[in-house]
Amino acid sequence: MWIALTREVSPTLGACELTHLARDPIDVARARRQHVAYEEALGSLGCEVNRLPPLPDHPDAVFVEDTALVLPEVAVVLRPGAASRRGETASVAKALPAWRPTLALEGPGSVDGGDLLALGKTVYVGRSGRSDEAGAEELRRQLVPWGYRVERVALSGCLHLKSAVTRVGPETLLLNPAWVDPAPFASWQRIEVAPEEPHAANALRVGELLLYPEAYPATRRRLEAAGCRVLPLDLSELAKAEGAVTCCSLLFEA
Ligand code: CIR
Repeated sequence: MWIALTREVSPTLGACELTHLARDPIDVARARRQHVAYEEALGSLGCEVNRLPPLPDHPDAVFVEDTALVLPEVAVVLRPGAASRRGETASVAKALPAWRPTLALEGPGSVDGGDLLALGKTVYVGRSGRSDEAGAEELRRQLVPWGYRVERVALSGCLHLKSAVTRVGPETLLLNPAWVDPAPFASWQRIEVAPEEPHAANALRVGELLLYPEAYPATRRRLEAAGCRVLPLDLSELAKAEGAVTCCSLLFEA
């Protein structure tokens, strides 16, 4: 049984943090419909969708991925890099112990969940404006006793590590080589995004299927040619807030 933790789109989404995008007015009602369709897609794939309490005064609260790392054995509540997002973690810290022993980063360092890619017993941490050395080091100290290693990965031109690379199959990654150095992932099969779709590396793998933005047809063709099964979704309003498919849930086995 898969659990997906989500949170409804806040009415204040238009005041979200932005790093690499210019502000474009967001139709919040449309964002909410797109987000409900995302939750329904997760439900249709057999996930139990659990909504965290709404946080109407936190514009970015829908992007729950940034608040925690959930591994098979343990969860870690993170400390987001943007000060405006720190109030999002308390409700996640309350929810996660139902499924995992739950640790928490104390700070002063910071780590956003969007910067974490867990592949087997290695957790890759993007070197972004949100996830600093102190945060990565605290995460490493917490995960070593659970048998994990933590490896830092250089990024350029994007918000998070998972803007640049996500897992799309048992042995396959989808990656934008302009934003992340592929070298740390040399042992993986790699599919590159179509060059005209730089934002296309973020896919959410749910069992055998990928939830994937319909905005990237050229990369989708590459995924399908490699044997991936894709369920396309319209997430255009959330994309204006620099969000994509992985950001809107914490997905894990119960
Ligand atoms: C932010 O800048 O924090 C939000 N506007 C977008 C966060 C997207 N999260 C993610 O990719 N994990």
